[in-house]
Amino acid sequence: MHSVKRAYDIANYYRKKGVPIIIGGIHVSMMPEEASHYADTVVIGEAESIWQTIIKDFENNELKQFYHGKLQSLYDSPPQRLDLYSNKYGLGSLQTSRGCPMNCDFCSVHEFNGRKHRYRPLKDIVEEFKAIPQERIYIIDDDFYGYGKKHAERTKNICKEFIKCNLNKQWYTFTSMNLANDKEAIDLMYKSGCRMVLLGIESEISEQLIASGKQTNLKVGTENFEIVYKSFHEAGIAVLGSFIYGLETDTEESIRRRTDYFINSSIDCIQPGMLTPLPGTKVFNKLKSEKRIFKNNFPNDWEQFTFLNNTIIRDNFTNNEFTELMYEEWERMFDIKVLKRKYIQTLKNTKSPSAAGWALSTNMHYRNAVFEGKKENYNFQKLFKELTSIALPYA
Ligand code: B12
Repeated sequence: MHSVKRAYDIANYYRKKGVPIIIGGIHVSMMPEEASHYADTVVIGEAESIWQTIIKDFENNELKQFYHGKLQSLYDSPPQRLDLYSNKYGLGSLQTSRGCPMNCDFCSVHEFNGRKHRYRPLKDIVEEFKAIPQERIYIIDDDFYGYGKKHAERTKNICKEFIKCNLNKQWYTFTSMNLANDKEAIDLMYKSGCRMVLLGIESEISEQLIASGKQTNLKVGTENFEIVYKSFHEAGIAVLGSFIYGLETDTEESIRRRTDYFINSSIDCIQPGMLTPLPGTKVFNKLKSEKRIFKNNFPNDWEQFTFLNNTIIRDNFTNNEFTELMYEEWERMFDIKVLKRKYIQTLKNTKSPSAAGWALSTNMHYRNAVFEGKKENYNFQKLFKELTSIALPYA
């Protein structure tokens, strides 16, 4: 979304040279009319079901303005063309399923990929796992563990196959809190190389989870969140907590408490974004109808939608108040003393230097993103060296 302006600029550049432009992806699928000003053809939805038709139409000089891809089984999905990527990427990525049954008001994934889980065949997943050249991999499913027995079995089978490969690759994935009840799955994940999971915690306040529709976390109960983090730690896996700052009912006090919650909890690293209206979400539609999206000079203003800039009019704060408050909170959570303490805490809790390394580098990454151009970047390598001596007793 924040990068779509650049995509439109690139489209314009080639269009001027007479090159036909076909554009696709989640943003333009939610904003097809906008995209049609910059491309000859806009593909709405997933490409797999429609790409061959598009190519044929192109060859016959019959390209249409819009195409709709449907949500089809991933059973015959082609593998990634790994040969097209630069080998300079530090992390590989692998998708094993699509879809999320949740209906959270701030997220566009269920609108785009559907609420039903769709799986790739195990054989294809394992082949891709082996073929990815990097030693570190993102498993980019909307929810790797999913819901229900069938998905749980599938997750375990994937991990068992990864273990058989004996490749010593490490990986990280997005999942939900319900996984914490399945010790067998978490242990298999660790053994197959998982060192960190992202949990969408969003808020530690039940009323805010109700308002957002975050059902899984409500089922667990905010008072049990620590038990969830502990289940991952006991297996050797770090927890990246994703939090939303500036939910509709947030006040200065609740925002400060959210940071205290992170600092005092056993969560290892944090993704702390501002509530940002993603096109295609209930939050976007509501704020738009209330004329509360003030960064609305599109497409230029999409560049502001990084989750690190305020884009909306808030009830409890002026823009300046909210922005200043966020910088104070980011300063507190990414204070170098906090990051060092978190690293040691992760080591103690997970007994895994590699899990602690993933968590530390994630904290450093978000810290550097938040203060980009405003503060000097932390030198990750230097800090990492300093801290690895602490890791030795746990190695
Ligand atoms: C993996 C991932 C990441 C990884 C990326 C790692 C990597 N190495 O690529 C990481 C963790 C780094 C990441 C970071 C962020 N992410 Co992210 N991420 C995803 C995730 C889970 C999967 C994306 C993916 O690769 N899917 C697999 C491919 C195959 O699917 P696809 O891209 O949708 O492509 C299909 C169609 O869109 C279409 N298509 C796509 N392009 C084109 C082009 C053409 C020409 C055609 C015809 C078709 C077409 O066809 C494809 C096949 O069907 C999505 C959620 C999701 N389900 O989409 C969020 C998502 C893309 N991320 C999102 C966000 C907000 C972010 C962050 C801003 C989060 C943050 N606060 O920091 C950052 C931004 C990072 C950046 N610098 O850009 C949002 C984007 C919202 C939006 N409307 O644009 C999503 C949708 C999640 C959400 N909750 O809504 N992310």
